[in-house]
Amino acid sequence: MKLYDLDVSGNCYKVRLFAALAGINLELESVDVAAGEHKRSPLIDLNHWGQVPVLSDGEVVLRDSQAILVYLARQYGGNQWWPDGAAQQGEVMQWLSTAANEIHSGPNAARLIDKFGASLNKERALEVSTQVLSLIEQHLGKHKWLALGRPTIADCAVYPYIAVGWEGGVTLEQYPAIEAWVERIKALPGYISMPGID
Ligand SMILES: N[C@@H](CCC(=O)N[C@@H](CS)C(=O)NCC(=O)O)C(=O)O
Repeated sequence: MKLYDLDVSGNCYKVRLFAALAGINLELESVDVAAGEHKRSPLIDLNHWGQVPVLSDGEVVLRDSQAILVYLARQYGGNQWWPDGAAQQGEVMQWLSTAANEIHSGPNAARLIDKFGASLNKERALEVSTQVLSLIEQHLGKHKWLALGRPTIADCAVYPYIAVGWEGGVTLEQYPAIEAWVERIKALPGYISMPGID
């Protein structure tokens, strides 16, 4: 099973992190995004959106980190990471959407601007970051993990861009419950890091 990967991408790291925690073997194929490799054949034939990560597992080819997390967890991770029950799946899914929406347009966007020179609205990215981090802080003040009272793919999806948020000026000093959750994730068996996380 192959992951088309970029080391500094939080979206790719979501998948690498989950695979490491769940003991799933991934062959990493590094994509030279700076050289536009993801916009050319053969990558563009696998993912017309021209983005990483892309997972290739036999006949299955998937784009989007959230979708890949669901696939890997359901196919190889057992019930711990992606539950069977509809209500429980909904609970995890809420956080996958948070990762793809508010975390994407908040801490991720702020980092894209500061680290990679993206032409996005920094003020708006910081505003969204404050909103979403405040909500997550309230949640983690009452819960150890984002969903189901245990580590799930919800944590793997939301964690990366919060952990590297400082690269976009989004720091965690005002969010002690989030800081404690970050430490809990780092202490999980099998945990791996990415550039930008100490
Ligand atoms: N919704 C996608 C977003 C993927 C994405 O934004 N990938 C970035 C790297 S983090 C990328 O490939 N950027 C290069 C480009 O769009 O040209 C996911 O969650 O995987």
